[in-house]
Amino acid sequence: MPDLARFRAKHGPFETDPEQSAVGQSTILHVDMDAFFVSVELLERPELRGKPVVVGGQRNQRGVVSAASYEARKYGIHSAMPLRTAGRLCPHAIFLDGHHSNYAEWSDRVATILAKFSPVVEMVSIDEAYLDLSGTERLHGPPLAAAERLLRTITATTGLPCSAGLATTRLVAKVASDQAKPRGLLWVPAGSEQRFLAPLPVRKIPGIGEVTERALRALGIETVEQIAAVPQERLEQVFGQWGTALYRKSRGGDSYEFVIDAEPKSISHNQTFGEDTGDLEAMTTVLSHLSQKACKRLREAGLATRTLTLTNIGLGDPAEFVFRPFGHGSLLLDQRRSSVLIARRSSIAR
Ligand code: DCP
Ligand code: MG
Repeated sequence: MPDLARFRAKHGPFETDPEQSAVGQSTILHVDMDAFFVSVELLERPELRGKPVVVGGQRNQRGVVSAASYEARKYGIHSAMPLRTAGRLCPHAIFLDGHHSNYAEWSDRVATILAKFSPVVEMVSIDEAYLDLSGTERLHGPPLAAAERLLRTITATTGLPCSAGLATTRLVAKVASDQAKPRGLLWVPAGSEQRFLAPLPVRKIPGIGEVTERALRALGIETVEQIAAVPQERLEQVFGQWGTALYRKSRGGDSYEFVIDAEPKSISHNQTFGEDTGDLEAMTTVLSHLSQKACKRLREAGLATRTLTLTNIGLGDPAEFVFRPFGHGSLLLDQRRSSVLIARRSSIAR
């Protein structure tokens, strides 16, 4: 994993004046790997290319789909769907177990390539990142050309397909990369953000989930354009502070400005379980593995820490366990995703 500079999100006013936004440049690039876990598995099984492939476990297991190939998606299969449902939707789909340490390694390789294109890279998940390409023109050429070369470099170097969106804001760049998938690059020129977002269903906007979608539908709103047509006061009346954000998002703005922050805030490692487990011994083994990985990165970065944090994100009702090997701290496990955060910025020491 290279030393990555990071964006720090900071609230700031969003400029809605179209003339202002037209002078801005599209330099924010959002890169997201296509069907990431599937693509990594296919590196070792090229004969499965073009077939409906599901990663996450076997068709008769109790777990959920981690990733589905684009061919499998044609049958309605998607991430987080029960494996058994996926098996019913596409009986001839190929089901593969996940190999999480492989995905983390490939993610690091992609991050290394990204870092060659900009000093400002934020990996926001295992397979996606934001880059600020402003100021890189002398080295890499205009942002669009650099973005195209970056995608080609990733695919040529790793064999993994990816997509990207280039825009003036993180929000529009992310929506653009999603629209570009698979294997696409979409550029939204400065000044055309609102036109680009207008026809899209509201769910395409990051942050709008099922609940907001339902509330908007109750108001007769289904597209981004229809949100943008509602006065800010009305949105705030219905949604409170979230209404202010919706007003801004529907115009392509996010409430972020970017401040380069070259120091890592934390170093962590995580793993998603293929299926539920209540086996404390198995979980202890996974946590030991995760902490070894995270500590290795800590050592590589020449850092030490006093604080360890264990987090767990899951779908079901959590059960609580005390995780003794670390002496203190409790571990909430719903048995699906477990992650170990080894160091917080405040406790990192050089
Ligand atoms: N993932 C997971 N469980 C989920 C969602 C995702 O385990 N509910 C894992 C598997 C994905 C990876 O994270 O491959 C990246 O997630 P994405 O949302 O980017 O999905 P994909 O990369 O699979 O597909 P896309 O081409 O739509 O980005
Ligand atoms: Mg992806």
